[in-house]
This record gives sequence, C-alpha cells and structure tokens, in this order.
Amino acid sequence: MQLNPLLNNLQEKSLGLFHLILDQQTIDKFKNIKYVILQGSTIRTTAFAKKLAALALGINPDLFEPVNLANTINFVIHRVGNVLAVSHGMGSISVDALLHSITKLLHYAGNDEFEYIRVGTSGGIGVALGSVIITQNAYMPNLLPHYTSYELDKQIELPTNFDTELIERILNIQPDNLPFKILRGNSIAADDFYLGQCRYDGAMPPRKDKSIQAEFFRKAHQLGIYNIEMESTALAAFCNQAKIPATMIAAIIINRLETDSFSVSSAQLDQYADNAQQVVLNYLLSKNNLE
Ligand code: R2B
Ligand code: URA
Repeated sequence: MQLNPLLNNLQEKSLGLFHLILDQQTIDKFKNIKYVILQGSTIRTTAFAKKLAALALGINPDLFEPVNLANTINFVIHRVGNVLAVSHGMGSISVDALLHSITKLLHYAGNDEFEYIRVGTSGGIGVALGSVIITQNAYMPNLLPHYTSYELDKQIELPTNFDTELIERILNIQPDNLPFKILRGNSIAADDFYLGQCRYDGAMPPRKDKSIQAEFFRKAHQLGIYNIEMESTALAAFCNQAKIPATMIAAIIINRLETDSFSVSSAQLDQYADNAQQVVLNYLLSKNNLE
C-alpha cells in the first residue's frame, strides 16, 4: 500500500465523513482488516454483513443486528471478523470521499494489506440479465480507460486497471454449478444514471438521436465493455494509486441494448443483485482466515 506520506505527521483528531473521533477506542475497532466489501446502498451493506456473519460465523441473522461503526446514517460500516462491509453511496464523487476516509482509518489502525471489492448492480451491454461481470478495466464514457478528475483547476488522468491476480483468485474458486454466468470484462462508469447513461426515460431528454445510443453500445462492446455503472473508474484509479488490490463485481439488472426502463419486479432485481453478493461470498468463504 502506498499512501500520502503527509498522513504520518497529520495527527488527525476526527474523520468528518464518518463523524468519528479518532481516539484509541475507535481505532482499535478497525485493526486486522483483510477484506473491504463496498456497496452503494446502506440496506444492502447491512444485509450482506448479516449473510456473511451467518455463513462464516454461524450467527443467526434473526438475532443479530450489525452495529454501524460510523456515527452517521450517510454511510454504514459493519465489521464481521476481518471483513468490513461498507456503503459508498452513488457515483464517483461519493465513492472517492469514502475511499479516502476508510483508507485513512485502516491505515491509522495499522492495516497495510487488504483488498477492496465493490459489489453492485449495473446496466448490461449485450449480456443476459442476472449475469455477473467482474471488471478488469474501467472506462470513462468517452471510452478511454482512465479516470478524469480535477484537483481544483487541474485535470488529472489516472489509470483504471483492476488487479488481475485478485480477479483470478475470485474466479478460480467459484463453483461450476452457479445458476448464472460470470464474465470477466470491462466497465464504463458514467457520472449520472439518466443522461450520463443516455436514458430516454429521464425527466429531461438526452440530446442524442436514439441511433447514437445503439452505436455507442456497439463500440463499447467491441472494447470488451459489458456493463455501465457509476463508480468503477474512481475505485480503480484510487486503488491503483494506493496500490491496493481491487476489482468490481456487478450484476446485470437491465439490458441496455433493449431498454432504458426497468420492467422486472423489485424481487427479481434483488435476486440479480444477490448474484453479485454470492460471488464475493464464495470468495470470502473460501478463505480460512475470516475471524
Ligand atoms: C449502480 O447502481 C447505482 C445506480 O442505481 C449506482 O451506484 C451504480 O453504480
Ligand atoms: N446501475 C446503473 O448505473 N445503471 C444501470 O443501468 C443499472 C444499475
């Protein structure tokens, strides 16, 4: 791991994003972490922590409510053994702020070897609903494989390839009989769910002619891009810079070659999202060191 050397002399007293005072009691709660599972929604993060606690530690989910280690409802942080389940909100700006905060916290607690895995949902580009994509490279919507951001007025471009060895470790332990497909591919992160992803069902219409949408997805597919979501570039860029192994595992909940709007039930969407959680659970449960 390679972080900002200025952190060593910072003597930071609190972490604003999590409303946490950085005293020894707080820092102790974050020692010995090996896996950080990041998801957009707080509800799915809590559901995941309960599932993991049941499967890895035999804790009855009906009798266990994981505590939020952050003092805010904007983000949740649950600990199950040496796994943190953390919510990151929606979009690159949210995940960027979350990544700085959680990484500093883990650093202050003396961790220097952990993995970041985002587990989420996405729109598919020519991939069956319910499939799960594990991301190799993240692309900007202009179909370039880097993250463009700004430090005040300065435009910054950072590489966005995820960790090949982590991807292989995750793929190699999956059982053969999963009821859905797992594909290794590339992903696009857009800055918005509606116009940023060229949806015609937003409150404002896209400027583009409908044929441009189809042409865009065709070009993307040729680059091995199988899904579109909103955080992969920021996550990949951060983890590349920090030298933290990372990837993204995202379920396909809509086929963007066919439609912009969701037509399946919310129970069905939850089932698709569960597929992505299942892939990371298979990975974590294959470890004998979760406690
Ligand atoms: C996927 O789903 C969310 C939008 O609904 C967003 O966080 C993402 O990347
Ligand atoms: N998340 C997105 O960002 N886009 C989709 O189409 C589905 C989930």
